[in-house]
Amino acid sequence: MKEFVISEAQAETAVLVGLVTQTQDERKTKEYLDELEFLAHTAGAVTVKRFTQKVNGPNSVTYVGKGKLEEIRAYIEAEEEAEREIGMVIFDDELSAKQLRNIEKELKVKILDRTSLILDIFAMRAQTANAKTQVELAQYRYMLPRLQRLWTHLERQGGGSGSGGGKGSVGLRGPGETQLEMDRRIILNRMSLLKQRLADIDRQKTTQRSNRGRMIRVALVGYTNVGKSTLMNLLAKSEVFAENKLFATLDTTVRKVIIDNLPFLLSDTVGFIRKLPTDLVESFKSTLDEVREADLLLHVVDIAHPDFEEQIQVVEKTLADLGCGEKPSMIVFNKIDAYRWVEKDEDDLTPGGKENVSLADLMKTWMARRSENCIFISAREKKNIEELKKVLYAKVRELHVQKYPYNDFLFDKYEEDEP
Ligand SMILES: Nc1nc2c(ncn2[C@@H]2O[C@H](COP(=O)(O)OP(=O)(O)OP(=O)(O)O)[C@@H](O)[C@H]2O)c(=O)[nH]1
Ligand SMILES: [Mg+2]
Repeated sequence: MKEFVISEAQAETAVLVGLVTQTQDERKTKEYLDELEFLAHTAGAVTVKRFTQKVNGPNSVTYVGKGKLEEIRAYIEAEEEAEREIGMVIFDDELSAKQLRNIEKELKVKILDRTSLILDIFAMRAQTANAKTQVELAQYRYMLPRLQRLWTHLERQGGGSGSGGGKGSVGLRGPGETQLEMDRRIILNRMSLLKQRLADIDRQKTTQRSNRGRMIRVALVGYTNVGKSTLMNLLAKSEVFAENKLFATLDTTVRKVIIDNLPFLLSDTVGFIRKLPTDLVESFKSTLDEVREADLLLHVVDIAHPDFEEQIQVVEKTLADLGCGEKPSMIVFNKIDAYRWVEKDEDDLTPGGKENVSLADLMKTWMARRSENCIFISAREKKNIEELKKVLYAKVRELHVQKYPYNDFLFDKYEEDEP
């Protein structure tokens, strides 16, 4: 069982497949595939080719149309002929058991979808017992409805060439021949054991949290790779792992931060991403409890990312799903140092796109929309950090006074400054 969480992170080659539909135009599909490529890169795969197809919606049998699937197969065969093995084909949406089965039959290489790829990265990143348990459970949740596929497939292989467990055998990590003996019930038992274990961890964590004393809790939330951990390190002078890959953080870390005379707790959490299935989010419940129990959310946004507005929406939607939509929050626009824009010629009368907006104009728009609830910084270049601390101080103080009205010893210094 254990091998499920072991990742296969080698430099394999990957082919990406996405759809252009009525609700997802070409530009959007490109952005999705860029992100999928970044995910693949994070998992250790090199993308060598992309296929897209214009359709009304995904084909229920093969995701893409039959012709397109043949085109992909021809490409894989040609590459193999030229001794450039294709390691996997990654689809941008979650595939059903039926789609997986049919696609695998046709392409005969490892097939992944966005969900199983994200799960793979999570498996790679999981450090603590809690995170590992959550990932394993999420992997079984993904596998269970797709078990049928494994059976059919293995049956066919058993009667055929006898190569067994070949490269087309599994979409997820790990399961080898022993899969044959693994029956739904064993998986279900294992799942309930994992759930039990998580419930125990949850109880411990709840006790830990309740022992933290009378301090306001602030949680850093946001899309993956926006700079949450970098900001955490800066504010808490800690050393949380940060890097330019997706889902660098999987486990929540909590640090005590003191601004002037005001201590509060700051937590760094797992990043969100588009098309993340809700039950996967649910698997990370205990990680996300930190967000649920926070008094203030700092929503960190990468303003230098071309898609940051959609990322804001994804994060807000996920927060709403978690029941945190109404929490006090503040947007921290990060990476202002990396913001790029193209100035339009004065005689260019075509309407400007979002690439023509200067940082100053963008700031004006958002300040107008959110009033004092947003701030612009660079965590890496340490720009505007003093300003952020000031705003944070005011907000945390306000919340602290509301929540602990009799606990006023913290504000000696502040009171002195009052006229
Ligand atoms: N240019 C620039 N890069 C930054 C800034 N802040 C963070 N980064 C970079 O952005 C990348 C991601 O930073 P992290 O702090 O790991 O981001 P995160 O939000 O914690 O990401 P996950 O944990 O993966 O969700 C790193 O390469 C950082 O060095 C900034 O202000 N400007
Ligand atoms: Mg992080």
